[in-house]
Amino acid sequence: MRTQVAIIGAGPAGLLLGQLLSRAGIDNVILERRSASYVLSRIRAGVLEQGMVDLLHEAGVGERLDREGLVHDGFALAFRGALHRVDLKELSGGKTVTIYGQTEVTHDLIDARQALGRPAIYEAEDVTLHDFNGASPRVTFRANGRTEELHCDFIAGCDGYHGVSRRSVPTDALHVFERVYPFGWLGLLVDRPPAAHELVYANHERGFALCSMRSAGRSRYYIQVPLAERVENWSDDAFFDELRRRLPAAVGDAVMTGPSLEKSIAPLRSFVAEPMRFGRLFLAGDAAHIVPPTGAKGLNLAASDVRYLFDALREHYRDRSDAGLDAYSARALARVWKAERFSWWMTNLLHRFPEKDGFGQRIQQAEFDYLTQSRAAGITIAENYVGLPY
Ligand code: RFL
Ligand code: PHB
Repeated sequence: MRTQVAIIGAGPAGLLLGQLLSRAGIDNVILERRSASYVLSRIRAGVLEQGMVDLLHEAGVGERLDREGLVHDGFALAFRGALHRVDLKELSGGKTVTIYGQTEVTHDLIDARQALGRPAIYEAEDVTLHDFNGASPRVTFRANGRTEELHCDFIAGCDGYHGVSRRSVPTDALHVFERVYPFGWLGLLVDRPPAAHELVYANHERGFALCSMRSAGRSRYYIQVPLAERVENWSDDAFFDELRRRLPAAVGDAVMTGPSLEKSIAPLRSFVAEPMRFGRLFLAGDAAHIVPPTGAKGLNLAASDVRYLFDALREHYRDRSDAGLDAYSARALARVWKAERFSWWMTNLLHRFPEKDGFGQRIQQAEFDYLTQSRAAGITIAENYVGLPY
């Protein structure tokens, strides 16, 4: 088998890159370890920056997003009972975010790829990358009981944090930066209207809580839990009780309970692997970096990486220039680190950290007071939340 770009992973990064390449006439094959239904069952992000919305349009998958996505002009910060609205639109010079689940993005991209007649190869086992330091990279894998070999010009490693691509790079060629936080998020999805029209991020003495949504009839809630917590220990009732306790009364009272459609715990981590290119292997999305979800940046960073990588590959094939490929890692990392900073900052502002003397809590309180009093502080949070320019 031969293709121009071998893409490892059919998450949002791999599927979006594949779609953009196919529409530009650049042949590509996507190899995915899991089944399509498994990929679609993962409940993850929900907030899209305008840059990602534009890119989905460019990929030809903007129609349902336009119809069903919820445009949000702001969000609220709750601090020990006080509520402060961040007017994203006013503070960012007219920018907004769109609420549309990662599951829906993935769904649309899978359908679009199917329509092009080139579905990804699912349940590909033992995906192994070869010779990406030379001119003729290869990927071997097993599918339907047969061992296959895929020859290509480039490999795009879009296989997430636990994928094989980053691990294929010699460790001495990688510089890894990491912060692990002493807590996780317990998330619950429920078919009930959201408690508020906009997202509410709450800092409470019992821990962080977030009210988010997927649609006018479906809510997504999160609470901070200790790292060792197990999802089996949380009944739906216990979750809703704890959630309400952490929200200002007006918001807590509006939470509508119901049976959970999904409930899971995600650990929080900041992680960056540098560089993002090794010869003819390019890493994109979670394969190269992880942010804690507090800034809603993970999925959006996967999209900005894909923007840079797609432009670079198109330049290579169409204009016979490798300038974009050579600049890819530095360009992507410059944006990644700013999102890492913002996500780390939001995480520090909003969570309860184990500490003895309360210094950190006083700093959080001062930060929140400053945010409510300073337009400059409001602009800083707004321009980062809606997404820095590509
Ligand atoms: P993905 O989505 O992890 O997709 C990678 C794909 O690669 C496949 N794969 C392999 N395929 C072939 N061979 C192998 N050896 C492979 N190993 C792995 C995997 O099966 C998978 O299909 O990465 P991508 O495309 O870079 O997309 C990134 C986003 O998914 C991610 O940044 C966000 O979802 C992060 N994230 C969240 N971000 C937000 O902005 N808001 C959130 O609320 C939010 N919640 C979350 C999250 C990530 C979570 N993870 C990773 C556990 C909640 C969770 C639970
Ligand atoms: C979500 O809806 O899943 C969500 C929204 C905002 C975040 C994180 C997760 O910051």
